[in-house]
This record gives sequence, structure tokens and C-alpha cells, in this order.
Amino acid sequence: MIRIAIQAKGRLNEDSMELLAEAGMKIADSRRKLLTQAEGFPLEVLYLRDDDIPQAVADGVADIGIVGLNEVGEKDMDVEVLHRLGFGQCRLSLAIPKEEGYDGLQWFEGKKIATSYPGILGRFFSEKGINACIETIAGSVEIAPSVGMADAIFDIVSSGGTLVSNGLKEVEKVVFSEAVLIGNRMLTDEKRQLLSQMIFRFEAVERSRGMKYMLMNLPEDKVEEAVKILPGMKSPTVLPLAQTGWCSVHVVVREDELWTKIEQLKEIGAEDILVLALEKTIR
Ligand code: PRT
Ligand code: ZN
Repeated sequence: MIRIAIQAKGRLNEDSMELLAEAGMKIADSRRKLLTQAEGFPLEVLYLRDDDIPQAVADGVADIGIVGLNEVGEKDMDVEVLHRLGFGQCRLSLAIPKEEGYDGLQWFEGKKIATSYPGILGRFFSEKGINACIETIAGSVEIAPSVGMADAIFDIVSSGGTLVSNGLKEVEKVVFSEAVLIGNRMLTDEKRQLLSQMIFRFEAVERSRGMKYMLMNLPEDKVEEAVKILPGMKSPTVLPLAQTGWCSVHVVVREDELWTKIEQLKEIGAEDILVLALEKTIR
């Protein structure tokens, strides 16, 4: 049995649950409970606030956890970052009132900066030799300058919309973050084994993200041209059809290229094109 800590509610909860489900670990939606057991894998799920996940994993209360890299960096706990998960992408940035001129990090010298990430910001400023006053606040950091609590902020940015609507502009992108799988450093062999099975499953799910499975009928003498259009995984699978002179071509394509590929394939005579969801890619 291995125990994973995930965010109880918030931005990472849904994607974390979805990843586990796609990896064959079904969890009854009983979020009122702190701890639940998954079906299909010897896994227990512990629901916590994201701030508490690095410590829970470092202390062994949970063996592994899914949390933003920003929280791992801020809490500075001794945990292993095992795998990047590709969701919850954001950055930690410095932002100042939009009417201010900005000519580099020196702007922050002697200024007051509001943040929920004093650890990361303190390290960044001391690396760059900036002396500033860091004001730690728990939430609504973006309103601090307009109410006179601070000159600038250091906060999570994703689209940047929140900054704009608070009259701020992003002037320094300090660190990039995404959800990661973290682990306790002292896992038993049995737990390590389960962990590597989990990561194997996650990778199969990740490889299929944004990919589609496409099949079509094609005149045999057009296969070479089709191969040039379709990079595929290695090379496309070509199967004979009962009707002479025709074959069936199967290939995996990136979803963002799908329509361009379909148009090119129709031009060389492809017919009856089917596009299917791709769930898992095992290597
Ligand atoms: O209750 P709990 O403590 O568990 O949750 P929380 O409120 O502390 O965190 P939550 O759920 O808001 O975020 C969890 C994690 O999601 C963060 O630690 C990041 O790793 C990640 N993440 C990704 C984000 C964002 N994107 C994001 N945009 N976390 C917060 N935001 C905020 C941002 O600060 C801004 O205020 O969302 C707002 C919208 O951002 P813009 O730039 O798109 O306008
Ligand atoms: Zn939090």
C-alpha cells in the first residue's frame, strides 16, 4: 500500500483526480473524508491543503504527493521531485503599479513587496543583492499596492488578467511552476515498486494527451505520399483492404495538426477518415 496526498479542493484537485482515474486508480468521490482507498491499485488518498503537502511527504505522513513546484520551493522541505505532471502551469512574478517606470531589479531596492512566497522571494533577492522589505500576506496579494500596504507584489501569474485588473504590470518572471509528484526520501522497496508502476501509468497517459488516432482508406499508390504527411509514432500501419488497389492507413497525430493533415490527406485521395480518442500509449 502506498499513500498519496493531493489537494482537497482548489486548482490542482480536479487534474490530480483525473490523472489517477486515467491511470486506473478509481477514487470514490468522498471528499468529506480525509483518507480514502482507491480501487484498482493499492493506493490510499489523503486530502490536504496544498500548503501542507510538502511537509506531510517529508514527514512520511504521506509517501508521495501532488503539489505545485512553487509550494515545494517555498516550504523548502527535504522531498524528492519525482515527476513533472504538466498541469497547474504558472509562474511566480514581480509586479509593480502600471504607471511606474521600470529599469531593472534595482527598482526594488528599499521597497516594500507583498507576497505569500517570502522564502522564494527572499532567496531571489539575496542572490541578486537587492535589499527590500518583504511583507508576508496570506491572500489577495494583488490588492496590496492599491490599498497602500506595499509598493509591489510577488505572486502567482497564469494569464496575467488578475494583474491587469488590479492596475499592475509584470516586470520580472522569477520561477516557473507546474504540478509535480513528490516523494519521501525513505520509501521501502515495496513502496518504490508501486511508485514506479504509478509513474509508468502516468507516462502512458501523458504520451496520449493531445493525440488522436486516425484511420483512413487510401489508394495503394498514394501510401508513400501519405507517409510524408504523417510522421506517426514510428511509421504508419498500412493494412490491405478487400478491394484491390486500396489500403487502410492507421496513424497517431497531434490534435493541433489534425485538420491540416486531414486536408492534405483528402487531397491525395484519402476517404472514410475516422478520428478516435487515444487513451494510453504504452512503450
Ligand atoms: O486551499 P489550498 O491552500 O489547498 O489552495 P490555495 O488557495 O492555496 O491554492 P490554489 O488552489 O489557488 O492553487 C493551487 C496551485 O495551483 C498553486 O500553488 C499553483 O501551483 C497552481 N496555479 C496555477 C495557480 C494558478 N495557476 C493561478 N493562476 N495558483 C493560483 N493562481 C491565481 C493567481 O495568483 C491569480 O490570483 O489565480 C489568479 C488568476 O491568475 P491569472 O494570472 O490567470 O489572472
Ligand atoms: Zn494553499
